[in-house]
Amino acid sequence: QQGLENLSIWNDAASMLAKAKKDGVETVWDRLHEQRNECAFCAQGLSCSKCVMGPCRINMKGDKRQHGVCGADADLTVARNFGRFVAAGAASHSDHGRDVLDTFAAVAEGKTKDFQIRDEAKLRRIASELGLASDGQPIDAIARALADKFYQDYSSRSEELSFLSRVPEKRRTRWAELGVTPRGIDREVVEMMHRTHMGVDCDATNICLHAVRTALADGWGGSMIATELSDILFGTPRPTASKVNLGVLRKDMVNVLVHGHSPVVSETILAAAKDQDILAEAAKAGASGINIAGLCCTGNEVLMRQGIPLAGNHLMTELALITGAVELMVVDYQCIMPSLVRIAACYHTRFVSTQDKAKFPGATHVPFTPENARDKAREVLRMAIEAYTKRKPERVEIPGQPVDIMTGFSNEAVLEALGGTPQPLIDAIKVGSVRGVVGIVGCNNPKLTHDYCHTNLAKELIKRDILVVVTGCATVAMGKAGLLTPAGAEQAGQGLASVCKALGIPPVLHVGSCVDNARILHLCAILANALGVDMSDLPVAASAPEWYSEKAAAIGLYAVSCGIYTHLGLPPHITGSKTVTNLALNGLEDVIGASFAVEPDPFKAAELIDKRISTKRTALGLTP
Ligand code: NFS
Repeated sequence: QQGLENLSIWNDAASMLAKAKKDGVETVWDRLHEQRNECAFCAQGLSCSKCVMGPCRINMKGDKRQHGVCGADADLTVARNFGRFVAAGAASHSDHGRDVLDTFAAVAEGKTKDFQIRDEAKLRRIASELGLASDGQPIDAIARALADKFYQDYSSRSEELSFLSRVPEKRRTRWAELGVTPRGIDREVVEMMHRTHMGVDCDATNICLHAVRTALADGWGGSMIATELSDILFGTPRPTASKVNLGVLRKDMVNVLVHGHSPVVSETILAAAKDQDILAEAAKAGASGINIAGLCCTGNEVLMRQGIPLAGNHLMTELALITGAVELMVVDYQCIMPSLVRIAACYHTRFVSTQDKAKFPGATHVPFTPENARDKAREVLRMAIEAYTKRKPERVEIPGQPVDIMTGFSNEAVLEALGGTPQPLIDAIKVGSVRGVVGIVGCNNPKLTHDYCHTNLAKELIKRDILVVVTGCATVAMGKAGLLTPAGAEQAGQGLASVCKALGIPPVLHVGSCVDNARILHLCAILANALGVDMSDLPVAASAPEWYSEKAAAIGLYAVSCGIYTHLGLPPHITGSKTVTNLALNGLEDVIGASFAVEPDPFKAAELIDKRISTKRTALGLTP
């Protein structure tokens, strides 16, 4: 095992890394260490195994092997790989969205009693926003019509996605001119798979443009549908207090961790954990209750809507099990390291999978459907209670004290706090007390010191009176750093601090999970429409400082495609192509109004973002 220094900035992580060593448990950092030195061809996107004439490696420098067997050069090879990378990310968010839609449709058709429409007003509002008759109609008729409309968005039947009606006119015109208006969600993903088959699209730039279209189908399609329908089914988030870090696990309770993405499973577990008979069984087993805590994005979902504490982010998932205090981890899909099953087996921890599309060898599979979810959730909780009786107290170590956080800043909640219109925020931006807004989003990556870039970038930005909104795994970092409470405003610049104080809000607002980046897109569209400008004119930026996943690449690309300058802590595997790299770092600026910047150092990244915001402010006639 390698040295434990510099792996994470947190004490709870450090104690669990030490315990992992003591318990002989391997973690993601050990495996990364074993996988070094990575293949230089793959790292640059220059290897291809998409057909059986290969696999090929493109050697740009040598005089041999400059082309794959099919004749593809470096540009084409990189573009094909990147196109598929983005398509996989868009598919993941969107298929999660489809599962929420299936649940919503089951409710609308009266096929399940396990879920309800909790925010009827939002359902009516969205239905009428999308041109469906809503007044006077019974609620399930409206729900059925909305479900139909969204299913159509997944198909090849429409010329453009429903939610494009939210996008400022100038932006839509730009997309139409470039031929990147997203049509159907599934269609764009399938077309990307087609285009990147051997002998279809051989123009690297053309593939990149379709990657833009595919990413937009995620942001304004799959992700936005996931967010809006989850609100309708489980309630639109309102500001709530909660707690974060491994200290949220309880010595005296049955600890159940929900991990994965869709709120369908985690919300049901939560609901079943309130059943009196289940609680009585827990008491009989000697526990003082059932403690549900979240990990990763499904953790963000139940945190936003129900104030359920977050145990940790991506790199904390293995460490959470190493506490020896977790009775059961229940998962749906995405970002669930397969290693978790092996680690669970080192302790008394049960590992439960719930989706037929995401099975984990060694796990107990309890298939959830919209129709049976509640019964299955009860079954899972009973397994957890049983496991509690087998917990070995001598192997339990719960590190540290939980940190207080505030969550629940949906756009609805933000606008309500501002008195119903975005005008007070626009005024604050105009006078410069809030110089701009930056979304810090995304994962952890073991190649970077855990949460170092997240926390330092956020601190640097708020110091400069830049309001930060956060989603996904970055949330945990902000919470642990004390930035998700109103008191965090003490670390902000004078302007931002005064705004936070007046409104009683933190300098970093938690706006949800990764699909909830759609909320940020929507907010930018609301601001741009109110100002009568394009989204690319706003003093805003995005950052995924420690990203790792295909989904994060899709998010970064849709942000840029909406005209939002996007910082990445490390590059995707595209550096083998000058054409694709230049397009990402510069070329997109001219065609789409924004580009990527790659910078691992959070202090330098803050400078870059600050400069961008100043430029945008000046162009709007404001003080930089
Ligand atoms: Ni986003 Fe969520 Fe976390 Fe990254 Fe994974 S949980 S969808 S991909 S690792 S932020």
